[in-house]
Amino acid sequence: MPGSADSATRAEREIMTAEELRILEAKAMDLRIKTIDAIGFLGVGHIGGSLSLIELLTILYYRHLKHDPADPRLESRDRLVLSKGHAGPALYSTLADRGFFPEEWLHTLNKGGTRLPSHCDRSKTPGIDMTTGSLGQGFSAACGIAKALKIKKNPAALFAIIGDGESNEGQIWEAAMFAAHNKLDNIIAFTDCNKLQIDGFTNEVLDLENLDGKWAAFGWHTQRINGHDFEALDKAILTAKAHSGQPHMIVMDTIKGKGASFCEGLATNHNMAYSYEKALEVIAEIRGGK
Ligand SMILES: Cc1ncc(C[n+]2csc(CCOP(=O)(O)OP(=O)(O)O)c2C)c(N)n1
Ligand SMILES: [Mg+2]
Repeated sequence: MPGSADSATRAEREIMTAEELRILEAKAMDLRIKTIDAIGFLGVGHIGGSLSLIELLTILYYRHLKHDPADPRLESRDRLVLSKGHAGPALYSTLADRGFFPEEWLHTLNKGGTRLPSHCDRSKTPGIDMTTGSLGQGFSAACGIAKALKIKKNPAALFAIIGDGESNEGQIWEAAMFAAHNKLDNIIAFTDCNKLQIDGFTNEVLDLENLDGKWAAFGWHTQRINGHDFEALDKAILTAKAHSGQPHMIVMDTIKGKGASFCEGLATNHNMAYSYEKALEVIAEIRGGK
């Protein structure tokens, strides 16, 4: 099983075949639909920042991240910290699809008594490695976990995902210095650079560019790619794995709300209300290839 604890080195040996690419694309469509459905069933949620991550989560959980849904706390697993914890719904769709918990849980999203809160909580959801939502803090925790793995001589990788708006937090850059100083080359981090945050366009709120240049200046091995392109994602992850001595940042240019016609690229799609009827309409559009 690609992505399982036993066979995850497979992707390190092989270039992606056309068939594997087709399977990932189909899986991403499925996870996008499940995410639109879950938030639509509730009626409101972080649809924009969830949909910009679908390709990344797909390639991680179906090709690169060592995990075992039957044993979410397996010591040898790769860790994943979704520091932009408000994108929990995209991760929940992925974890459900992978078998960490029943798919029916997706319709309990953010309702009373749920095990799937709007922001990630490691005490509630199987497969969540860190509680996140206060922007910046998850990334610091991630760098601490990577340091702990090194101390324990655990060869697992630490994957972390931050937002571009989140990168306005000073705490991100403190963690960046800590990871570079400690040569935490077991970190493969991604910035979901979707150009938008809660209040509008990131370059108008507090401009980050040149973002890849900043990470390189902070001592990180840095790449910049299209975050919706599976082949670019695969190559970047393999390149990161092959490079030692520095933590890795992959800045992904993405589109907030990618793939949902009613919200793609809209500055208002951060925490958006939409009806379940609208969700079903868009899902039919996606299935029809529109
Ligand atoms: C410390 C902190 N300040 C403010 C917020 C409120 N908040 C939630 S999401 C968000 C914007 C995040 O933007 P970005 O990281 O770009 O996320 P994305 O575009 O992927 O949704 C803000 C300000 C928060 N969760 N934590
Ligand atoms: Mg953003």
